[in-house]
Amino acid sequence: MTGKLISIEGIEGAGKSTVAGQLADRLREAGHSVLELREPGSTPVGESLRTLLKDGTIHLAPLTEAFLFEAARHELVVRRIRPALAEGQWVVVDRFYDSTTAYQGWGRGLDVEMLCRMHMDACGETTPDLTILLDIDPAVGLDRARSVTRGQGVTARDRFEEEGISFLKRIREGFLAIARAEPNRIVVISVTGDADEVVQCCLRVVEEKLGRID
Ligand code: T5A
Repeated sequence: MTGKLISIEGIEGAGKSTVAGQLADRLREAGHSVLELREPGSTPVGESLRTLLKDGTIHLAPLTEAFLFEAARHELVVRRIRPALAEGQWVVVDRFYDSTTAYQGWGRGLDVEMLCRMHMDACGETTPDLTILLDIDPAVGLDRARSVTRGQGVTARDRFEEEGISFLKRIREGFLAIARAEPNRIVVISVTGDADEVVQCCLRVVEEKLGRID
């Protein structure tokens, strides 16, 4: 019995958390046991590293940043993802290793082949059955992400939101290049409609790629 692993990717404010939550709900309604996870996070080590990684007041060299994301990911894979898949659960993860390729590779300028080797070390053969890339205009995404941060009353400096628009444009290009290189695994959904429309579109993609969900 093996489950399915679905990762949701995209830049800030693309709607990943919204889609991940609603997709998980629909899969549960269809009778599946579903585990929702986020990266970095969803383990004690991962959540501690998330706090450190998002804190814009602490300087991190790009390679340090990449190692910390991979460390959080390895914990997630061995402690949560593999056991869940072995029990036949569906796992929906909000970001996975493509985020490191896009942010630390295309965004920070680290060597992409080196990062791919790091993903292999962190994840081994645990790779997504399907990756949905939510593609959005960086200006729209950043605006949405910042309004959420403001709405939550967060005043702390966010390492990645502070980088601004040209950083996000490079990352978007990176995600699209990764998707072009792996068309069987990654499906790009252009985020133009409201959240419900995007979720419907994601459900159609899941059924096309992984079979009917009910
Ligand atoms: N990172 C992460 C790396 O650099 N390398 C890595 O390897 C990894 C894993 C993580 C940060 O770490 C970086 C990337 C990130 O900067 P995070 O808090 O997890 O930090 O950041 P995000 O994933 O970017 O979280 P966001 O909340 O900003 O973006 P989401 O999840 O894409 O957006 P969501 O769903 O929260 O929606 C944002 C707002 O838009 C609305 C929602 O209601 C919400 O208000 N919305 C829509 N509005 C209109 N139309 C739609 N279709 C909408 N969909 C959502």
